[in-house]
Amino acid sequence: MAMQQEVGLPDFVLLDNLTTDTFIENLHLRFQHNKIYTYIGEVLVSVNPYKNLDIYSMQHMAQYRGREMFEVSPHVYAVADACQRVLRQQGRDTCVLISGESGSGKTEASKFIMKYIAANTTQVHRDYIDRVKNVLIQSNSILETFGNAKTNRNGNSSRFGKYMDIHFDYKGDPVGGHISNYLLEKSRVVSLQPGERNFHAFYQVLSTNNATTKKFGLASSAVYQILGSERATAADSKLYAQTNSAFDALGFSKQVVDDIWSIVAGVILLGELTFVESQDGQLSIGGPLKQCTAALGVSEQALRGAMAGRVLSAGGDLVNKEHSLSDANYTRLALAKAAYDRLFTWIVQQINKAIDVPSGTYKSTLIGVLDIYGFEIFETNSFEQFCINYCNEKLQQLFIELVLKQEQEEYAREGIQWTPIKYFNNRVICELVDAPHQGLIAIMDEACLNPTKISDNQLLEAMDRRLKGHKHYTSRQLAPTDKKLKHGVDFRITHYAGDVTYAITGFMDKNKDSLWQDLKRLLHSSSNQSLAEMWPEGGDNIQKTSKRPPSAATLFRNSMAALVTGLQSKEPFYVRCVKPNPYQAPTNWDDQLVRHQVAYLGLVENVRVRRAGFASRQRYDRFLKRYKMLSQYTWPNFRGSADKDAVMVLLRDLHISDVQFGHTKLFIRSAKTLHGLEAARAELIPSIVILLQKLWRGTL
Ligand code: AOV
Ligand code: MG
Repeated sequence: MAMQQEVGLPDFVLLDNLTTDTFIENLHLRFQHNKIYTYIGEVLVSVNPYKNLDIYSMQHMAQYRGREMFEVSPHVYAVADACQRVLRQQGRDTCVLISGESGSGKTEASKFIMKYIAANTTQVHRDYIDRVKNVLIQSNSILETFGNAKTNRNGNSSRFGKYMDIHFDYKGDPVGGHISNYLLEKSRVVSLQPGERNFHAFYQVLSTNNATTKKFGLASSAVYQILGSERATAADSKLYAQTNSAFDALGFSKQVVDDIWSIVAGVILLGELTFVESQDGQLSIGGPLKQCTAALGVSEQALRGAMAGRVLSAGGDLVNKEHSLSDANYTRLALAKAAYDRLFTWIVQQINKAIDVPSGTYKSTLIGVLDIYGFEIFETNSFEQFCINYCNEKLQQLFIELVLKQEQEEYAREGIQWTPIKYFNNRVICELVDAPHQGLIAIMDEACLNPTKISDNQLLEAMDRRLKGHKHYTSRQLAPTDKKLKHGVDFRITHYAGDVTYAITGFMDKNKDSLWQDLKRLLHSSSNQSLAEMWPEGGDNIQKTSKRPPSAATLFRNSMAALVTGLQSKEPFYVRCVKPNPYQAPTNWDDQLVRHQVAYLGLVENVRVRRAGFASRQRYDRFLKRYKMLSQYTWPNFRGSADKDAVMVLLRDLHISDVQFGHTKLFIRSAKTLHGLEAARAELIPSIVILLQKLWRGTL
């Protein structure tokens, strides 16, 4: 059996002497033998192998179909199977929550889960189920093209959060789905940290043949600002073809696909435009203006107008305000960011149309898969990292609440006594960010709403005033001797996963996230049908006084709150991803780095809670099925009807007493007992097989 091929322990609850050291030792031992998956009960711990392992084939999938988690070697497929089983057998919605820092393997895990679910259907050749399966898989490559980029932490880093619901019919076959996307890191469009790339889409469109790039007004040999120091490669060219075939599979028309790439080209070309101010203060535009306007489907005059100034509505009158050189540049970059951001969201909406459950189809249950951007610390951390790291705090909070709650409820339900295990509860950090009135988001919003213009620096002062003394917040003002913090610029949050220093520069602007109506009008006027459709509000009357939309941080906080509420109603499964080293290298094991993650993910505490004095718990029917061969009173059958009675007799016969009998489950106290049972079983199996063979052959 697969259990005997295990190196190290397949489940941390089996560790005899549980400490952080023994935990890491076991994790490392397994990693060295390419055993990247290990359980803590039903929680899967996954270490990024940074190399392709031959463990994901159809044959491997088959091994996990319909098997209990402990029966087969730990695997992300087992989690997917358990999810689908709960859904099919109990008709309950489930979800898989994948967490871990940037580059730890979340997105790859989410793709394996989708792949498994798509393969594990009861109807192989029903057309629309095949189509749904295909669409689920293909949608990933489109999302990655437009929403992923190479960062200094991960060559294919998700720069947006993704939550995908997959709907199933009553047979348990996927019939459709829905993707929710969260806050794309759009600042990347116009500014890169050294060594990083922009979104893959930009390189892909430049990697194709000359005729195609030319069609979009680009030249593959040219050097473009927004690409940073990186160039398109042969790999990008392959991915470009893959993205296009995914578009095709999802039913995007040729025209729409052209529209999309044309917008991408337009954004690249916006990055090339320059402004010159003549002596009389007039602005003129240099650079590839013709190509840019062609790609965006707008007139030169309209683009020039929208860059050179803006129309304001002042007391009912329209006034034209001319831009300074720096305003014009700011406008150009704002336009590039907004156009790309809206494009991304629009693409997600189109994918949703393609995977929507057709009306009339009976949908019964769903599996949700959450794959967010992982916790990250860069050289310079800004508003985007603030949101990303807050999102990770929320997910950690959910893990703490649900794992503790579930366990507590289980002990209560089964009538078992236990003492709670101590955890670091990161609720205090979540509240530092999102508490009404006194949280960071509330303070930022207040500053944005202030009728007089508040500078980033003044915002920082307000934060310092209000959060003075908070254990998880500091700045140079509050800690004058801390030379690592720049005065008037930096603030630091002590996150559950480590200290992050954020530069306040740009927070006000990014949180307001407003776009001048002129730019919306410009894009709405585009002859590129898809682009015009993305900007319906550009058609609004300029004098229509619209209410100020909620700030970016508030929108994000609300979407996180809605996400958490949705997840709480489902039966959760967890994948906790660990990064073995910071070099994205296959054989390297950085003990410090791993130790840090094990600590903040609360993995050792997780094992403690899981055991709470019990190494294992199993339903009576399952336990009986697995071990009934060990006693003459239960093998081959127990004379009695209740499984619980049978298990009691079986254990008495084996002289095992370190157990507690719950109402429906048996709780086994020590791992040794479980090892003993497994060993006895393994010893007996060959003789039972011989016995059965003799029986069949009639030689007994
Ligand atoms: P992330 O999703 O957790 O980071 P990824 O899932 O993108 O991390 O993994 C990073 C890289 O590690 C992938 O591109 C693969 O090269 C490699 N990798 C991860 N898991 C596996 C695996 N099971 N087998 C082989 N290679 C793997 V971020 O999106 O940055 O938080 O925002
Ligand atoms: Mg990812």
